[in-house]
Amino acid sequence: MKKAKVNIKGFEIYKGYLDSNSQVELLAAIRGIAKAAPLFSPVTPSGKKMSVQMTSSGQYGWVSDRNGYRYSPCHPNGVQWPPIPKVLLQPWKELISAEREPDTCLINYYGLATKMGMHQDKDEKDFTWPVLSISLGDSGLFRMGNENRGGSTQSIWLDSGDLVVMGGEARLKFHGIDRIRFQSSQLLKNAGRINLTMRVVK
Ligand code: MD6
Ligand code: FE
Repeated sequence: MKKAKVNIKGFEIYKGYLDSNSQVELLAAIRGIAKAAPLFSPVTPSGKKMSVQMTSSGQYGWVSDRNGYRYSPCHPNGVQWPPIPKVLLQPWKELISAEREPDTCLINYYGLATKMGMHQDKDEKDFTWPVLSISLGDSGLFRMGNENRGGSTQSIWLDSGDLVVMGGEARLKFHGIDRIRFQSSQLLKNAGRINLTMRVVK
């Protein structure tokens, strides 16, 4: 089915892409991942604890510590990342590719007062593949900037079930989450926001 798409600075935003049943299904799959590969709080290379909690699934996962940002085949606790569940791959198949699966699905959990500073997604080897992001739970204010830090930005609230495709001219643009509208959604019992990002890494 064709869904309405908003294009802001090259970021393609699909509002309300996932209905509430699919959101519940995805959430169950995410809980399975977090059981196998628990959420952890990454530390930036300069030693600051990030406020967001993370885990991953797929062949690789994103990790960060004193040794820098990178993709790793293992969770910081040494276990392999669990495979990406089929239900999570469905939107990728529909919007990005039916032939090539993503190498990773990164899971971010935002609790009360969590945000994510403006950053570029550039730890992947091949920028011709877009990043697909899925938002679940409480709404997050997504800010989109430019290929260099600074300049004008535009923001949009990402609500539960919204998708963002960051490819083409937007692939290397700065973006971040300014704040969470805590308890704006009923999806997560204990509130908070989950953001999934799927990427081709190698
Ligand atoms: C977030 N997302 O929405 C943070 N990255 O929680 C990202 O950093 C992001 O939404 C690449 C593409 C889309 C995104
Ligand atoms: Fe990002």
